[in-house]
Amino acid sequence: MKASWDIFCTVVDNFGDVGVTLRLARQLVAEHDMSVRLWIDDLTAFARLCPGADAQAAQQWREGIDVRFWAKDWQPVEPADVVIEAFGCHLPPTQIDAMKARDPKPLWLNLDYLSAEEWVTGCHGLPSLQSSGIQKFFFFPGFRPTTGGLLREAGLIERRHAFEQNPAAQQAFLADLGVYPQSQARLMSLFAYEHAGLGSWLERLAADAQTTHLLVPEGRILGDVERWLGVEGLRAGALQVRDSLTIQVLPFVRQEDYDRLLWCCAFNVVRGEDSFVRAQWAGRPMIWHIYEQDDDAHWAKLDAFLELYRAGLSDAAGQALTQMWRNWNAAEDMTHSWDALEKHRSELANHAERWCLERALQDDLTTALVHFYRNWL
Ligand code: TRH
Repeated sequence: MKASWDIFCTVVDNFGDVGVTLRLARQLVAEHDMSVRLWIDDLTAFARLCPGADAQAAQQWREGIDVRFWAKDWQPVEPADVVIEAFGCHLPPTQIDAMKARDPKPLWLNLDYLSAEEWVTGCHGLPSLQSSGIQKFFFFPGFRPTTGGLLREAGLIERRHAFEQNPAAQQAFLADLGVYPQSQARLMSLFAYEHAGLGSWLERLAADAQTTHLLVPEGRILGDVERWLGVEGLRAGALQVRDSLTIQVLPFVRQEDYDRLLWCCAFNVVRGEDSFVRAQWAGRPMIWHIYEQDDDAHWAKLDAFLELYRAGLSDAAGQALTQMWRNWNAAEDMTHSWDALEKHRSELANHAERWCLERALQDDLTTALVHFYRNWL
């Protein structure tokens, strides 16, 4: 049965809001044969994620998705069978009226932010009656079976494994980006927010006996990289060497290529929500630069994830990981925590793959949403 879906997305900042809703829309169309309208109130980030997209268009088709600009002066449209407001964005009141008037009523869902906190399992899937008289259900992504799961395209892990077993494909992919690492160099990627303590980490990498080739997509961290290097105006293509450390700035690539980039690296620094999940599907050790919240609520989220993620690690490796992630997120000096983490390199690598495979046993978020809708009917 081909159902219609409306996904509403307000861009708070950066790329995560669009990144997640675009991924969801794409999967609904490609894997579940749904028809999807994706409403975005700022198409700038969308155009970066979807090369060729028009940041000015009121309507455009992209990858089978009907992408609409969500204008402030909203004119109500016939609601779809399922209406998703992403991350608690507020639907226009006149659209809610249209949903109320529709027969049959649409399924109204709020897709929330990702969190490993325990309370999420108690709230996932709960309805709340709105003043409009329609129920709204709260759908929580998550890491436990009692949540909505994580976004994961069909066959993703198999594609990664095939790519890993194909050095020529990896080399060709990197060459397309202008990346030619020395044969012994450890590839790492760095996609993070501003970080006053970044220099202490780069210092360690530069002083290491092993060479590191650090790939840095253009973005917010570049200022800190420039400060440490003592240069200005770094752009995609820039290459700087300091002792054992080569730093290369990359262009922002499409989502599928960002996945491949993560798969090529032995270690990834990621941030926000979507790149954090992609690094987990990459099955590699990582650092999560969490999105900072005004009320410091991000610390509870970070600790909740670490508690889950540490299960199965030795105490020493778990402690080293926790210390490193906490230092990173507090923008502190990371000299000692990085050294401590390095002692557990292979354990962390095995663990990352195991974690990935375990999470992949659960239904992905899109499939869980489709099941939720079918059960609701
Ligand atoms: O960009 P982010 O920091 O996004 C968000 C937003 O700040 C949001 O408001 C906040 O709520 C959320 O974080 C927690 O980080 P995120 O979520 O990792 O999104 C980045 C997206 O960009 C992701 O879809 C991957 C994609 N990406 C590419 O497609 N190409 C690239 O080269 C890179 C580096 C990333």
